[in-house]
Amino acid sequence: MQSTTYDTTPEESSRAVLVSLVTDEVKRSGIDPVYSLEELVALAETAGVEVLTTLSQNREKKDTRLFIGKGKVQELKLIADELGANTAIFDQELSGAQVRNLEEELDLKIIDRTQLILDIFAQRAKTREGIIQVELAQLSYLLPRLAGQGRNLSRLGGGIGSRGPGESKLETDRRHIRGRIDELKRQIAEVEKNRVQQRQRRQKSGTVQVALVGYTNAGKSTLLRQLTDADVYVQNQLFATLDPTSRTLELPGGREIVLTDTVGFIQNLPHHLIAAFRATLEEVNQANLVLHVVDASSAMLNDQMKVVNQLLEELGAVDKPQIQIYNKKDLCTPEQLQLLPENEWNLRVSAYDEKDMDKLLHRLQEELTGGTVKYRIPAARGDLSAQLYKMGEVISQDFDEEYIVSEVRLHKGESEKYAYLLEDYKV
Ligand SMILES: Nc1nc2c(ncn2[C@@H]2O[C@H](COP(=O)(O)OP(=O)(O)OP(=O)(O)O)[C@@H](O)[C@H]2O)c(=O)[nH]1
Ligand SMILES: [Mg+2]
Repeated sequence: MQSTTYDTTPEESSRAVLVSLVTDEVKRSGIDPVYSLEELVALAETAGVEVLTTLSQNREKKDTRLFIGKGKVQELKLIADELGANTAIFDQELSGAQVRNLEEELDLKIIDRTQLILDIFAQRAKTREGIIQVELAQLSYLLPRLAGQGRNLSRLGGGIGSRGPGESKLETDRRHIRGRIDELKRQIAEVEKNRVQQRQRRQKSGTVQVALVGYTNAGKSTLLRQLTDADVYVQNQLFATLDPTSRTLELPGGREIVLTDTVGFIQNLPHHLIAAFRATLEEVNQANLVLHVVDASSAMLNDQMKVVNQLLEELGAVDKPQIQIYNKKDLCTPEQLQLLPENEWNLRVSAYDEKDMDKLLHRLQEELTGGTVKYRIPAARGDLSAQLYKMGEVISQDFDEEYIVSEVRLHKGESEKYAYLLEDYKV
């Protein structure tokens, strides 16, 4: 496979000032800018950047040319000089022209939040699928910004000097990137085909799938590890997990289900990334049950839950049965704990507490296993057969003239949603 590296990586020795612009638009968006900036610090550190200080500006709207106000640019320049910074990282997305203008004014490498997240993803991608998806997201982000660009994009294609490439070089680069984007999309389509086949196989065999979703660093991988002894990467850092990992989990009653760990969510997740990762995130749509893992000790718990639910909505997975797992309860203050609901759809746990894991397993058992029912459905009614698979595990199928007789082990909850459609076909 031909592979090209597009090095937009903050260098090992990046020493950065982090900058946030709070416009009226940001205020209206409901994103807490202070928290967002804190998160940017964590993101930068995850990417290996040394964060020197942060700076923010309140302004009605962004400056078209420089993003932040002219006076603020001067202030940033002074601070950067004083602290010996070589990079400025902005908490919002910049246009290509803004990057160029800021680089010229400041003589610093300019990076925005999107680029930083893409960069972390690029560091993390391990599987072929992950690597393709990240590269596609990076190129889709770069392409419109590729116009006599500044320093941090100038190493595109490798070996170019420290200024932007000449115009003819630029055209070649553009064409090259477009070609590469097409190629990556083709590869992703292929991967998607494989996933669909895998999915169909799982559906046929009636495998029940449970997806762990949640904000980054909530403890999804830890839960997978604690529940299945899976050897997965657990780190106190953002986006430790990139590729979905599935493991078999045996419920207390002996039934086996598949538990899948997914990439963490974050506010302002770059649009290109969501688009590129759609095939991976589709896994969530296939789940019979979603476990929404929440870091209960976070002060931003409600905002984080909102972000996750919005993304689930975008993926079309918001109607799935969902159990909230309030994790890290050991780190909560008594006041925090008191505010957390506890009932069948909301569990307070600590991933490291065996009793809590037992409680979770029993809850899964209760949710995912019901009685068995037989249905006799006309063979021509593929639509009704499809409903069967949503209702539970199809454990046997026999043909009876023009009919298919299926025995289904119902999933509690799910089955209730569809039962009325099939009421007339019960045997
Ligand atoms: N104290 C405490 N720490 C926990 C608990 N669960 C997870 N952690 C820690 O939280 C950090 C993040 O855990 P991960 O399992 O990597 O989180 P994740 O949700 O998979 O994160 P991403 O893959 O980055 O999205 C690790 O340092 C864990 O050890 C818990 O119940 N209590
Ligand atoms: Mg993880």
